[in-house]
Amino acid sequence: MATCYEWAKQKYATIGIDTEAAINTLKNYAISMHCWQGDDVRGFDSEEELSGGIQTTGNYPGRATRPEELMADMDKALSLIGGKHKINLHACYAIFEKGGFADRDKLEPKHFERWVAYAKERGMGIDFNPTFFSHPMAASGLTLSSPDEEIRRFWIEHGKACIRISEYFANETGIPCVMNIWIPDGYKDIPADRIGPRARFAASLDEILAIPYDKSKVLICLESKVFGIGVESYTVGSAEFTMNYVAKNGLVPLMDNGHYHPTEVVSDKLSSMFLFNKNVALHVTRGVRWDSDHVVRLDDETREIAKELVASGRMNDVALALDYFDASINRIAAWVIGMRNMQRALLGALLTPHAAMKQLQNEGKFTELFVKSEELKSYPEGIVWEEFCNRCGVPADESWFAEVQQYEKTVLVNRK
Ligand code: RNT
Ligand code: ZN
Repeated sequence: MATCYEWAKQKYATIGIDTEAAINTLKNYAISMHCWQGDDVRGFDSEEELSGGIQTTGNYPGRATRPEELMADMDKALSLIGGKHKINLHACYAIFEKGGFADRDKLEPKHFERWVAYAKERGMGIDFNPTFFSHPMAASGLTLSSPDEEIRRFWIEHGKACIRISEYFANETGIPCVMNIWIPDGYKDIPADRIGPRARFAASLDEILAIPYDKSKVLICLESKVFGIGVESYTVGSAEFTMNYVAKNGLVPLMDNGHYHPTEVVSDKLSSMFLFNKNVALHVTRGVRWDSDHVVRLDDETREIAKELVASGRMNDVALALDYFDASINRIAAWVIGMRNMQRALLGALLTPHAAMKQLQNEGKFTELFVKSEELKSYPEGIVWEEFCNRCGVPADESWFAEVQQYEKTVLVNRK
């Protein structure tokens, strides 16, 4: 008797899909797992509250407060996710042991040695983010766009320090580092001057990017945003600002799907970005009514984003990262749910006969296209997913959660 997988494989073959190729592609596709889901975006460099117009809500027990805890939690999560991934760090996750504390403008590669050791032991790459929030120098809500030269200079130095650290990550791991710049700068109410802050932001970026670095090793991205909490009326790094700056300066645009008006969708924006950019970076998240950074579900938009990556043939030009932070549920489960959902969305896209569907569109056969795309939803995608998980040596169904529960009982609840 044929196994379920053999049957699924044949079923997909009838529509021209090679499930083996889909499984292998997924296995080799790295997603950047954001460390900040593990500790509610707190980091290790200060006791500052999270600022910058973003917010984590919930008080689920067991938050990691020390590097060893965060690393152990990430290991637990990664052991339940198939494939080889990257880790995504923020500058505030610097680890100060040798030589004591260094402020953000003085960060050096040595403050990330333990992260490099962690990544190397696991054969993973590291992505990086300067942290322009949760810091006294960001208390005004302005960083690289600040009219206060002392503040602006401090953050310019931070940006430069982060490029040096990113290059160090790439050199050590042998895997390019994606460094994403996002600043929280903006105003709560209607500004008197809109062009000034944007001009200062551009000048600050020019200075940061003027330091020499190897562009084949460090891919610098600029993330746009529509608004933040407390900065509802004006965001310096708007979509238009970042898109134009990126195009002019050869950076990589980063789109976070929580950063647009609620009826705008990143899935529809991607093809335009692909046409005019070699690389595109993504923060996949889930906004509920606003940029709430809920855990990624296997929902229509996540699937549609995955479809754009695969159907365009540009999957390998995309730096795919997740970006959410939920403190109301088990944080390790939050990672596993989001990562597995992103993978399932990609698998669904890899199991779709894009060429045939494109042809129907071009021939104007919209009824047939409609029928096909709806019937495809009942194809045995879940069985191919199971096969993928089995081959990766991770649980193929919800049984992974028992391991998280066990870890919660033996490790997380004992944390102070
Ligand atoms: C904020 C941006 C940014 C942050 C992380 C922590 O709205 O999405 O990417 O979430 O850098
Ligand atoms: Zn983001």
